[in-house]
Parts: sequence; C-alpha cells; structure tokens
Amino acid sequence: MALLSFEKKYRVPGGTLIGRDLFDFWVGPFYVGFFGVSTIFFAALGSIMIFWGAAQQGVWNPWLISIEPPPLEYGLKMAPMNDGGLWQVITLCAIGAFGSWMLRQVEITRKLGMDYHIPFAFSFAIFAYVSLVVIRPVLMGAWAHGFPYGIFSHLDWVSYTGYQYGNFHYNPIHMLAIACFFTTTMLLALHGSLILSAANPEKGEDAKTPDHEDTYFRDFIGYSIGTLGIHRIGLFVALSAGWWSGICIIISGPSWLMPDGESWIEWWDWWPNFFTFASIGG
Ligand code: UQ2
Repeated sequence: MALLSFEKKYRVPGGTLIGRDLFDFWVGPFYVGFFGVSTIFFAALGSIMIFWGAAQQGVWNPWLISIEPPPLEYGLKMAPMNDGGLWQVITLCAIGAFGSWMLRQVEITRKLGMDYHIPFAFSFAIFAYVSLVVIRPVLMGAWAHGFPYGIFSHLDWVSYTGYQYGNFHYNPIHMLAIACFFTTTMLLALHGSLILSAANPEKGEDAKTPDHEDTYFRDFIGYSIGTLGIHRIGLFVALSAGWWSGICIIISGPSWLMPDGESWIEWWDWWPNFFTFASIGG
C-alpha cells in the first residue's frame, strides 16, 4: 500500500521505550517497535494454545470450544497443562498481548509528541479483564474463579456467577457501571448525530460551524458542554464504565467483603437495619 501523503512526515525515529532503533520501523502502514513484536508473539502463542486445547478435547465447533480454568483444588498453584494449566498460560499470553498493545500505543504517542490519553484509556479495558481473571481469583484464593475461554462457556459463566449472588443487578456498583455504559451510548449518539448533522451537509450546502452545535444544545437543553468538553465527558464516562465494571465484580465474592452474604439483594438490608441500629425503626 502506498504511503498516505502525510505519513512520511510523521514517520519520525525515536520515542521508543525499549530497543532504541532496533525495532523502530514500519511494515506497510503498521508501526512495529519492540511491543509490536511482543504483541504478535503473545497473541500467536495464546491463539495456538487455544487451538491446541481444542484439539486435545476434540472440540472443533467454534461456539463450543472452551478452555477451562483449573479446578478449585489447585487454589492459586500452577496446574497441569490438561487440567487448567493451559488456561493459566493463555491468561499470561493475553495479559502479555494486551500490555504490549498498550505500550505500543505509548511508543506511537511519544513518537508523535502527543499526550498519553489512548494508552491510559486502554489500561481501563485491561483492568476490567484483569479484575476478572487475576484480581478476583487471587482475592478468593483460587484460579478456578476466573472465567472460561469459550464463546458459549463464558456466557454460561456470567449467568451462573450472576445468579450466585441472587440477582447481580442489585449490586450497587454494577448499577453504577451500567449507568455509565448507558450514558456512554447516549453521549456518543448525541455527539455522532450532532457532528454528522452539522459537518456532513447535502451537496451544495455549507457545513455548519461549532457555533451551530453549541446553539443547538443551548436551544434544546439550555446548556452546551462545548466541542472539547463533549470529548472530555465522553472519555470520563466510558472509562468510568470499565472501572466500575471491574470494581463491581471484584467486590462480589471475596470473604473479607461478603463473609456469609451470597446475595446482593440482602446487601440492601443495611438500609432497614440502619434504622434498627438507630432505634427509630422496626
Ligand atoms: C454539546 C457539544 C457537542 C456535542 C454534544 C453536546 C458543542 C460537538 C453531544 C451536548 C452534551 C451535553 C450537554 C453533555 C451532557 C452530559 C451528560 C452527563 C448527559 O454540548 O458542544 O460538541 O457533541
């Protein structure tokens, strides 16, 4: 593929974190870097491991392939390859690939003299994954609490884990995460539609300016957050969704938090109990 006209100007050396100029090159449109190499390495190894596991199990229906975490008995120990060890290696590969992908974003950011918002944002997605397969399993004392790597099997896990706590939708932090996801989609719908309505005019018509965008929302709800502000709040709300998702699953299970409470429904008893404690209620 030919270089786009501006690409040459931005194909500047430097900004690397590791390897100096050793991997400081492009393949077609893609910047490589040390972390491009390590991303490919971990992603390829992890994928091969999944296919190897599928072959071992004789399961080739893509919907049904599933790599299970180790059984409870292994606790936080390393498990044999055919009894959850594969899941552990694949988890390491996934974290290696995601971390490398983020550090490649950092290198490109530095190369172009930009700020670190993109790798910072991606780190929240990594956190959401790590909270499921490392932080919560470690706090609960067994890798068994991670989710299985399969299309249907991970859906079953989500369903099972949800019902384990009565009704997961009563988890107040889950509520907060969902509210953030919904707000994210609303803001992107508002923003995308506003930009297209203003900046993508019919043939022969003029594009409208940001003044029009501000005025639209002033007329509509009495307030415009502004062209920079909408991206700030969009980023904040999107990262909040990932952040509170991680927190809401981390606080579901660990014994220091839920000593005998399996149910998020009961968690709300603090409210009636508060009045009992204060001796002004039942
Ligand atoms: C806006 C603005 C944009 C936008 C959008 C808004 C010109 C191009 C979508 C409107 C968004 C507001 C008022 C934020 C509402 C906040 C929450 C948490 C629901 O004002 O400025 O720029 O795209």
